[in-house]
Amino acid sequence: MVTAVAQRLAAQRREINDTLARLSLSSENLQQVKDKMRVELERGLRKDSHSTASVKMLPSFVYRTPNGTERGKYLALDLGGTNFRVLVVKIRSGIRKSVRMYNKIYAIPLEIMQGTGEELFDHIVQCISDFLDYMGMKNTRLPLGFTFSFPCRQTGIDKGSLVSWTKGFKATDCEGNDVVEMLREAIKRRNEFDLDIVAVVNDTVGTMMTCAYEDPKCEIGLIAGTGSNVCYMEEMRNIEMVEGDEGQMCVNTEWGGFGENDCIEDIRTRFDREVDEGSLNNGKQRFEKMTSGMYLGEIVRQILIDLTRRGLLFRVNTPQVYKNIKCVTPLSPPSDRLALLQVRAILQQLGLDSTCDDSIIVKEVCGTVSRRAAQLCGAGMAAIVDKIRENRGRNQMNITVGVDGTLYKLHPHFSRILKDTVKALAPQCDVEFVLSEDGSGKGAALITAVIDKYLYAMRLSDETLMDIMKRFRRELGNGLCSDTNPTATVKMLPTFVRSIPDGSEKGDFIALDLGGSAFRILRVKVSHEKKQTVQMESQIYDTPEDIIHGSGTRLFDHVAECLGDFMEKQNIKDKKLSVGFTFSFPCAQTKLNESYLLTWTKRFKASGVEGMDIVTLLNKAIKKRGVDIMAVVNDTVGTMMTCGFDDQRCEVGIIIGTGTNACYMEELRHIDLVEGDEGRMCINTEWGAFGDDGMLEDIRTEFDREIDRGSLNPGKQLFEKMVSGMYIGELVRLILVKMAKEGFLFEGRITPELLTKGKFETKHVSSIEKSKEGLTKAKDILGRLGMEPSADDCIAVQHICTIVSHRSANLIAATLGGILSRLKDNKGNPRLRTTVGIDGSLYKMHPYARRLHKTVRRLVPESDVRFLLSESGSSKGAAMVTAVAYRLLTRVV
Ligand code: 0WK
Ligand code: 0WK
Ligand code: BGC
Ligand code: BGC
Repeated sequence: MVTAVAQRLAAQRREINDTLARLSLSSENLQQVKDKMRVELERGLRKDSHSTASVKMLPSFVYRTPNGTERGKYLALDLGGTNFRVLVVKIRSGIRKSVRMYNKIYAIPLEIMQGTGEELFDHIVQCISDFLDYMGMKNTRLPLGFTFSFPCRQTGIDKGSLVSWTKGFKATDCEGNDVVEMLREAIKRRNEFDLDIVAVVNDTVGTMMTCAYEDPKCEIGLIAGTGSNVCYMEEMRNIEMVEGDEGQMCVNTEWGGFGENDCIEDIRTRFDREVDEGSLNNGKQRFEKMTSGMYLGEIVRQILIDLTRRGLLFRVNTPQVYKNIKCVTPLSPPSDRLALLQVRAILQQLGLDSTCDDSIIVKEVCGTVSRRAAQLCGAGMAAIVDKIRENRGRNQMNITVGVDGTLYKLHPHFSRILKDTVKALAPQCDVEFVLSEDGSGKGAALITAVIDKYLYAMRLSDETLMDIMKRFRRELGNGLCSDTNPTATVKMLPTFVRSIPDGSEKGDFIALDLGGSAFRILRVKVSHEKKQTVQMESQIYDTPEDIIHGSGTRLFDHVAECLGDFMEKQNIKDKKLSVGFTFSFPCAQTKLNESYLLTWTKRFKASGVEGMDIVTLLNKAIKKRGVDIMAVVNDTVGTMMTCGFDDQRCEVGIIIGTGTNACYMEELRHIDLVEGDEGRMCINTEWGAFGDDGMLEDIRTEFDREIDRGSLNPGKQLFEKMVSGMYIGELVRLILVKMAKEGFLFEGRITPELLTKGKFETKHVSSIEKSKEGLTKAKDILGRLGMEPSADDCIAVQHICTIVSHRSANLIAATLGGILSRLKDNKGNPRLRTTVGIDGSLYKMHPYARRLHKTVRRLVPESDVRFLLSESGSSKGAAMVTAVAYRLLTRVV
């Protein structure tokens, strides 16, 4: 006699089974889901159907997975999962291949997640600031990879506009805006540190890269966590939204949106619709709301409420109980292993008294919901792996999926059910799932490293700059000491200039200024009415290539001809004038007007001059034209003297132009090569040759070596070739060509012009670097070289120009720091107050001065340095030296 109770229980059981049956998917259902997913994948890839496709198939601009050559130090942000993390990632390649990471987790309060975009990004930057403080890295301008786990329409690796918020985020004024720009703006607002945001990536992409670093077969990234999503390496020919057919690109599917076009309404239940209506983004992310951690608990809650309403659960149906279900936060599904007791304990915590039956039903509901989620992800994954297999025209394929996400990691059955479903629906694919141990932050850093592969070596941390400063400081000492001078790279050449102008100079002089970008002849009148004034008239003369590469005789004849022409025009042919000769090359001077060229640099290569006294050579050419060469000075010395005329504290002269160099006033007692210990003498350091002994090999890049190989003086002036105007343009050109060849730029297309040495000039770099009009300039300049750069190409080119010129400014700051710290020690003062006179087209043109000043002040904090731009060139200074020489010569002893 079947009791009424048993019948009622059986009826109730049937009702519960009916309810759960709607959440159970048959293999036909799953096959259909797989097929529908495949259709949506294709629609997302095709231009004509992309806009209406529910699976957006967003290009990531990541063209390949890591190949183990990546290295460098990177910052990474990981936003959008359960935790917001800031990381520093150090990647080593080669035999010491390794990745070391350190991260800190920061909360994102709800009011920030759902406040304004500005508040959200200010919060992110505040966390970065805290992290950099904690790591003591506030002054290190590191490249940053930004994992942003939301659908972004990217137009480049570092450009991505938020399509729509998902999960718990709803900050205003963000959708449709570029998240990289918003982060850059926030960093600017805080104005505390600088970062180079090199890449923005989806967490699926970061996860794929993280796992691919260990397993090269990994070409898919899966997140089964708060949200749900997949990315994979698709053939470029299939991605119609991006130009080019060669190679592959990683596509962020955003499969969370699957079904937004109602294509899976047949398997969505009223519980799913409940959850959708109650969500922040109703109608959106339908697939995600059936498969991800943020919603499974809520689906279970909806079912429990429904079963309770129908008297099938928690029959101790007191209004209080009903209310408890109503307002509890979503239940997280208990694991099978959790004994029913534990289920009861959880329900207890929710204020729900339950019977053993209740717990069994609750457990069953949880199991059904999470099983469906895993199966659905499995069906979706089966569509992806089969697509890749067909892309490659294979019958069988092995492939690895990199996975992350709390649901996959913590749920007892999710991963197994997912794998089984994939195996069942894609039998021709042998799919391995690898759990990402390190999160997507590592992947973001790897992507940054891939992008930055050629640039990271150009980013020099303050530690490295400090080290360079010390090395240079040592070379200064070696150059001054007679024992070590012969082998020193920084030759520390005495100039016989013993003081800066003291205001007593006067006279009428001719100044020759040879060796910079322009050959100038000047008439310099220094007079003393009320105060000392200097009048100058100048003329620029050509130095054609055949002259500067010809014989020394021809070169100096050319100088003499120009001088003759100038004196003609100035109507001073018959006047006996003293000449100050700015000769901007390394010379061993024995006195003010006896100067032996050690070696040509920059564009000059005239024969028969190296090792010769250039005053003799010039005098021979001039043949007594009634002028007297009183002094030969290096352009750095001329610049120091010119600035010393206006600022008595000026004791350092620097040129950052075609070439680079520095001089400064050294204590005579330290200059072994010159007699005497009293007073000071200006030393021409010739720092351009720093590193010619291999001392900078650790920071020189393959591009620096290529520049040197192609130069007029291979193996020489290695420092100069890393920083000066003659070479910066060429450095950028070589990097562009390399990145184009690797498919990172210009879709791999390179014109003969861009392949031609010297076609990309430093003046191009400076105009492209300018933030506002730089991108247009990039398009124009590359256009003139026959290239058709895309907008992102221009952004990347601007980025490369910035990195190359940044390095130049930083390196010069390091060597200048070496001189300043020596001056400070010479004076024995705790703080150095001094002025640095500067000239040169690179310093003048480029937005680089600010960077140089900032880095010098960081590297030599115990100094007050005034940077004085020489308005009138080095010739005024040369005239000052000549005036002193003349006074010394004519002084009646
Ligand atoms: C860890 C990854 C992160 C991703 C998260 C997803 O580093 O980028 O967003 O997994 O899992 P969730 O935290 O949402 O469970
Ligand atoms: C202007 C000076 C000249 C120096 C030149 C360097 O008058 O002596 O050689 O600057 O800059 P550049 O012309 O190489 O850019
Ligand atoms: C986002 C995806 C993300 C996924 C996993 C989804 O809500 O739309 O971009 O990859 O969550 O975090
Ligand atoms: C030369 C220096 C000169 C510098 C700046 C270098 O190539 O060796 O003597 O000061 O260029 O013009």
